[in-house]
Amino acid sequence: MNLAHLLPRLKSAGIQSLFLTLLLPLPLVAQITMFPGDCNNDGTADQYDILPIGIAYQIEGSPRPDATLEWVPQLHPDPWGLQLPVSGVDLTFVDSDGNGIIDSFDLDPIALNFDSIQNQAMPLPLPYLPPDTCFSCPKPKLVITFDRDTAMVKDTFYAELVLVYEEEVPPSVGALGIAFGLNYDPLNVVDSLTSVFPDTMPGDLMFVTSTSSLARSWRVIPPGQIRFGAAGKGTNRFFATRLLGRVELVVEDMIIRLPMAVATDFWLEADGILILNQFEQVVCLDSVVLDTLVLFDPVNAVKKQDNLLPYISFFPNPANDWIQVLSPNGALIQIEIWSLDGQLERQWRNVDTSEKLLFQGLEPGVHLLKMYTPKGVLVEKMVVEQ
Ligand SMILES: [Ca+2]
Ligand SMILES: [Ca+2]
Repeated sequence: MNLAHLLPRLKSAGIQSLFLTLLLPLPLVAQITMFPGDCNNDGTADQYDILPIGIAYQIEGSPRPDATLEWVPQLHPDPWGLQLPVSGVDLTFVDSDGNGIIDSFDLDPIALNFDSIQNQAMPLPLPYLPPDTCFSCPKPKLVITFDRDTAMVKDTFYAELVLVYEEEVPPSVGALGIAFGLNYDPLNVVDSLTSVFPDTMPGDLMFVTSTSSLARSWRVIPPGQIRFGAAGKGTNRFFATRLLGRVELVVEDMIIRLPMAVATDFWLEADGILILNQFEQVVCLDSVVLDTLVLFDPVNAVKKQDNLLPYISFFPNPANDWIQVLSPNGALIQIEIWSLDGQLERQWRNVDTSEKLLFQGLEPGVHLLKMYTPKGVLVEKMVVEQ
């Protein structure tokens, strides 16, 4: 798409004034030195660099002579003279592979050079914080949910990343794309096995993702981190609730890593969330809704907490269709029975130690008994016989 094609698109969007800067040549910039993958010229190649590609999708300009994808300063003697509408970044930076058109192929240098840094571009790199907010744009929520409530050692579980609009909004006030980071405690999962699966099925979005073992070259992303970017191709693609992708995680051997713990909460924390619309305006986020999941180590769970918790026991074990819990401190706050695949099967509150807990109908085999005391939570294996 050349400039003549872009103009009707901007006019149809009804916001022309914003784009005057986009259409103005930059006579003062004689040449540009850029690093392929740093599309917003903020000094780093990362998930935020997908957003300018989405905004300027299919705009054309002069190719970069002798372009390579290497993270080295690359001179463009004939800058495009077109700017992103709010940040003013020249589109010469956005054509990161240098072939003269902005499209999905410009994502490759981001992946190749992910997390690389530079301070030699000309004009000099600046923080990428477009100083224009769309206050009339409805605010979506970023919702992170797990596909189960609990996971055991070696288990695989998934987190779903969803951008939620409470109700569908007109595309003109939606969002073009979103970029953010996710952090988690790498002690609890096998960090090298963490994978991100963007929701590529509709095919109307581009993605940039990374984990600590993928999409890296000479710089290694720290453990416990995921980076995620998604953008439409020139137009807002977020105006109704839609899935961004799934994160696959595998539970680490917690016997080694957390010798005193038998159960621990796990969650993904989102940070650095930037949502832009097709006019490069910031779309505010309503909130991040976080789910948690309990990681169990069912092996050797018994006795490990003797010095943390008062001695609690239960009988009989194996059990048939009832158990009784003995606690020197009296009543327990709550008792739960879980299956090994993470399903909550039974639940009692304010359990007295003289109380018989009846649970007819449980599958024969190993289950987990989770006991909540005023001093902490204890998990033990319980065998159910027929
Ligand atoms: Ca960048
Ligand atoms: Ca290109």
